[in-house]
Amino acid sequence: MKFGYFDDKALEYVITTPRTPLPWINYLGCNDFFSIVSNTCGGYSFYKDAKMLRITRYRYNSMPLDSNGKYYYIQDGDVTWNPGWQPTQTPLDFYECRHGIGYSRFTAKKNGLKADLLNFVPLHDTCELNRLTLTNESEAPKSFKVFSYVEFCLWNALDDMTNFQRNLSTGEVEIDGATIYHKTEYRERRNHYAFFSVNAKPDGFDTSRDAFIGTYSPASDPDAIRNGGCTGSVASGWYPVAAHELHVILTPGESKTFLFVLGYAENPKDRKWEAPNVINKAPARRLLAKYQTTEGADAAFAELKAYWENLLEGYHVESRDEKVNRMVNIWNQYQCMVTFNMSRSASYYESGIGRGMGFRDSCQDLFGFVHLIPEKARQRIIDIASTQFEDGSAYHQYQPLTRRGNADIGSGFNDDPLWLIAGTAAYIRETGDFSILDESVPFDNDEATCVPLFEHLTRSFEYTVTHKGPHGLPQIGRADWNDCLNLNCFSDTPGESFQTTGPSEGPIAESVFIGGMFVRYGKDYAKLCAHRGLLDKAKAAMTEVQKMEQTVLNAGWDGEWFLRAYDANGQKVGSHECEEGKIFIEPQGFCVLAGIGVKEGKAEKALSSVEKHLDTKYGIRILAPSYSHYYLNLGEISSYPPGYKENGGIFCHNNPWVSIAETVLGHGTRAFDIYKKTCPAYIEDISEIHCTEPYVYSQMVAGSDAKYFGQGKNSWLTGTAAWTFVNISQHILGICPDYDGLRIDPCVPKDFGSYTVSRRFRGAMYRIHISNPDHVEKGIRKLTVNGKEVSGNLIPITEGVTKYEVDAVM
Ligand code: BGC
Ligand code: IFM
Repeated sequence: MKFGYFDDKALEYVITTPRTPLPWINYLGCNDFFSIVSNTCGGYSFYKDAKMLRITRYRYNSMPLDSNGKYYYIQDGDVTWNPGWQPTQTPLDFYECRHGIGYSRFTAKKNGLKADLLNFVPLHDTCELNRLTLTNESEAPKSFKVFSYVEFCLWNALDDMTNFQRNLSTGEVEIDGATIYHKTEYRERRNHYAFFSVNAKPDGFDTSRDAFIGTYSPASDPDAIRNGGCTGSVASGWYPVAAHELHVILTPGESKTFLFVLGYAENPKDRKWEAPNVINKAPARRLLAKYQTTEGADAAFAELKAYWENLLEGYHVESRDEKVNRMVNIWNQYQCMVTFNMSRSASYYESGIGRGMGFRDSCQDLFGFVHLIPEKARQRIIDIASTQFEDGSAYHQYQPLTRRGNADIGSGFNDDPLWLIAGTAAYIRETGDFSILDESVPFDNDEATCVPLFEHLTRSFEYTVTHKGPHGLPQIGRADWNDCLNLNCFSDTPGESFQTTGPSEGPIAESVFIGGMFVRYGKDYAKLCAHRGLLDKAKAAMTEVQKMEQTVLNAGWDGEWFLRAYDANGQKVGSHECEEGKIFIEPQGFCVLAGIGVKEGKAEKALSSVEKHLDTKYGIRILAPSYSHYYLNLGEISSYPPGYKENGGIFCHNNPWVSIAETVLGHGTRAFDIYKKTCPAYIEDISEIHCTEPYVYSQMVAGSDAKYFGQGKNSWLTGTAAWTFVNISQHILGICPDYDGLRIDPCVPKDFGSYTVSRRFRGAMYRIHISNPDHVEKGIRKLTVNGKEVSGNLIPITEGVTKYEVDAVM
């Protein structure tokens, strides 16, 4: 069952009922000001950091679901309704929500009145614009009222929801015509404020939630609206909000547009602190001046659209399969941008408080983002590397505002260092910019410790080399990619048994997965050494890589598949000898994509075992059989009920690893089959089962051992976005950036047909036509570049050439 449809021409998903199985959300904002908006106008805004600078308040765990947003109430006669349906939930005569690329648009009709609401964050301003157009579609004149409503968060979102003894006395606002300023914290020299304004003279306002909504009223039935209008309240402490009241009269057919602006402003750094508590309104006024007319708003919207259209031209495929086209050209790239911006901080499943930027997450997010805005990717790599420790280990997370490592979480996830090599290599393959390796980058943000970025990569590499266990495999530490595989924790106090308590690191527990990573990214490290002329270092690195490869093939092999790990007692994890959790997905996918066991036939065997033991109709499970009870020696993984999350869920993130592994072996049909099973566009028809948005990936789909098999959770912020983009764009469609140029190496189903990819690469545009007259699954036999046949599958870069017409025959 569907709850909407794709409008590919408009680059939109159109939701046709507000009653989606879960709120279906979108992200607004590309730079510093961000908003989350659901299909019923729920959501919130923040500046740079969803924890530290939260602008509006949201209630996670709310009843009804998804409460608090930016609401417009329309009071027409005795009916009050909202264009996004919530919070009044008044049944609408027509409802539509179009989530687009960086904007959302709501159209609703009730009793002959039409509301068109367009929400977006302009490219160059720190605000969200809501353009509300009301049209009288009835035969008679209409006179009605519009009320706007936002509730301010007192900045630090965690403090806001816990520290009531203080916060109920700090709230301050100021009203200046149509602009309501939220200035809590200004007094204590925080230097920032928020504002909510409309480009019309309001007929009333409120700034106290108790006055507008009412102390005991729900947001669906505000006191002020019920009792005849706003009260002119000026909040002092308690709950500051901003609400405008506007009286509108429309003749039949007439329209009127209002522009509402929710903004954020900061003072110049040299503001005098002894100045009185009167905010400097100049920055807000400058911003608002642009959005007094619809022309100003429309120009900003056109600029945003053009920006996105240009970005998405960076990779564009035209194939026979419209679902591939739609995902590759629009939604997958868009999700990659969002994961790059948000890491794992703010979604409807991440509260914006718990996690900032993840070290491993952000490194992987780069894979799907780097072709879009390489300069931003460059800066991100430097930010991430700056949180590394001198011994090569790293803070697992850092806060986006301060870019400092999060000491509460600390380090000890032993895959983290290698992801830095992976992200940097992806950046250099895309851009050819080896100079990034010479950037001077500190350890743990301590400027006194700056060394070239290349040295950081060396420390990453060496960290694995010097942290091996009894079999010669890498020590797992607190966990590897699988956060929940905590093999070094033994606390038997309930609730104290995960990564953070007990001995969380140890010399015995080992990870085969990190072994696979080391082989894969160790080769990149060796190439970078060689490029710097460090040939001995490159050779020594390759010796380590080969040694690890052998170790994985021996100590990491279980007979039919790769083992997952050894626990702190030296016992096997992910082996046929285990009672539960006999086989895990991660080492099968990663070892094979790293090329391990290909010539020995072990790779083929491992992937057949995946198909036999882990595959389901909704994707490949992370492990099987799921753990039926808690295991002290395994940690958090066994804390989940069977079939959920890391305990046997379909973790979408590592499905593409297996798909890529299949392409390494030339299995185009199987690779594509795996791609389709978790791909949102292919499962749109089962939205009532899948529940999460049909236009983006979710972190997890419940596995076959779960009660709700097929149900998605944790949509949007997942490494799945980047990895599926790598899989489909580089390994299936086969356009792969390499150090010396684009490599063309498709691996598709026999009947996939010919297709064309336009690809921006190092300042040039490539138009690559791939045909498959012999219906093979892998590889090309003829490559013609600008009319000249070249040998091999690499398109050589020719200085000064900005257009490449490429013809590849499979
Ligand atoms: C996992 C969760 C886990 C959390 C905290 C996440 O990465 O997906 O299952 O609860 O880490 O350890
Ligand atoms: O690898 C992690 C990731 O960092 C956060 N989400 C879950 C993954 C698997 O545990």
